Amino acid sequence: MTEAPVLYEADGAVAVVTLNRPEVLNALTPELLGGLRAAATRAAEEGKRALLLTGAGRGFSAGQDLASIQDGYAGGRAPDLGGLLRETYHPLLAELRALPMPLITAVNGVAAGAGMALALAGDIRLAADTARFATAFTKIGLVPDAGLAYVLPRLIGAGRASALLITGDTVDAQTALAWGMVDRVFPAGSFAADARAFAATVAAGATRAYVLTRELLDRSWELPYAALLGLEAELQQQAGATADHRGAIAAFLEKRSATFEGR
Ligand code: T3D
Repeated sequence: MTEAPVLYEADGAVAVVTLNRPEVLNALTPELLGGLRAAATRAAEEGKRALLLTGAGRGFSAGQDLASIQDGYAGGRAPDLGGLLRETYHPLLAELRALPMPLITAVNGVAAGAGMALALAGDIRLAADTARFATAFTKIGLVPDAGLAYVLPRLIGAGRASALLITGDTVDAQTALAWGMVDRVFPAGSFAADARAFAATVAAGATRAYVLTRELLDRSWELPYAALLGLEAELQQQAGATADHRGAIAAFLEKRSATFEGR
């Protein structure tokens, strides 16, 4: 029996989602992308409070499965790459960005092309010290996609992003950390356990505030300052109405630790 291309495991309040085509470094097919979307939907339906996304084997993801699209080139035709993006990648990325819980990516090995884009789509990005990041697109004559041209300059700055996206150079985990591409690096030997422990801590936090914070940050790139102040007032109103906020204020005043329930 063929193994599912995406594995889903409930680990307490954390949904652990694993890209599972290790023989091809978890290269992305429409089936895998659909499985990932289904896993994201399931995590939301089950009320999980963090989604931890990682890869099976020695890679996180080598990006688009290049073998699976080769038919599109038959007879010298131009493949419908725009259609592939619109039909498979874009709905998935939109769903991940709107998750009602933080998305934590745990980059266990190489992340290339759209796999790198997926790795950097997390609200928080973790990497094993053996991970590496390759934009890869220009190496095969393509432009960056899967949102990488949006997220990369915002993480590492326009100059570095431009150089990296044009040269297709590979970045190691230490450089990725120093540039702000990832937030934490853990030793490869304990990476899976460290990533789960980190995700469990996030999942025990103020989930609604985390999601509203993501919305505020995302919108901040497009809004003038005065409009951003208006949005922060609106979202703070929502955060202030959560049980977690009320509970945290009571805990502070009673000099005890707060317990968050994600509502
Ligand atoms: O609509 C659209 O726009 C399409 C979307 C495009 C988005 C993209 O992601 S474009 C970029 C696609 N990805 C790449 O170009 C990366 C290709 N892979 C590599 O350059 C290298 O494999 C890596 C740098 C990622 C890792 O190198 P290494 O030496 O650690 O591993 P390897 O030996 O090259 O790969 C191991 C196996 O995985 C190998 O298979 P084999 O020989 O053992 O049978 C290799 O062919 C396979 N593999 C790696 N990447 C892909 C792949 N198979 C299919 N598609 C891949 N992308």
